[in-house]
Amino acid sequence: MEKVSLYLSLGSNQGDREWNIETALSLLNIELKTPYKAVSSIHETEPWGFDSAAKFLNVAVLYELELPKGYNPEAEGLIILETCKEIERKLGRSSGPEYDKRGERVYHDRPIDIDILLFGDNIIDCEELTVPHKLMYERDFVMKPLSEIKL
Ligand code: PH2
Ligand code: MG
Ligand code: MG
Repeated sequence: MEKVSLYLSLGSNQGDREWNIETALSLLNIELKTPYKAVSSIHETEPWGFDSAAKFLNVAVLYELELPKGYNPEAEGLIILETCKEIERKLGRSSGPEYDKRGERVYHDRPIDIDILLFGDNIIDCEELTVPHKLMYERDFVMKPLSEIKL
């Protein structure tokens, strides 16, 4: 087995935001079969990339996963992605990603969003998943919490 670090970003701007973040973290601990190793403080942030009156709470969290030596990064990444999506659905996230006529992503208020930022030093680029996260370095709401926990 080998230890692989997994950094996730969580965001909520709908409903009881603090409860959504805390419940998502509890469900991640269960589904990833290990308690998180580190979590950032909670940052209140302005919506980035869309207009909304509802501010976000954002955190970054680190898990240290035990994976078999020689594991398949893309296959494991997709399993983690599905775990995140399942928790999003449990917490009431309704729709999947939406795009405008130009193919630009359209964002909406959401009870919870869980994004994979980094997964060991794997580079994954398939239709469903890009790791490292494509936009993470442009987003303060990701980088500020992440800088609190990134070793
Ligand atoms: N997530 C987005 C788009 N915009 N803005 C903030 N402040 N926080 C987020 O988590 C966020 C966002 C897409 O997932
Ligand atoms: Mg996101
Ligand atoms: Mg997402």
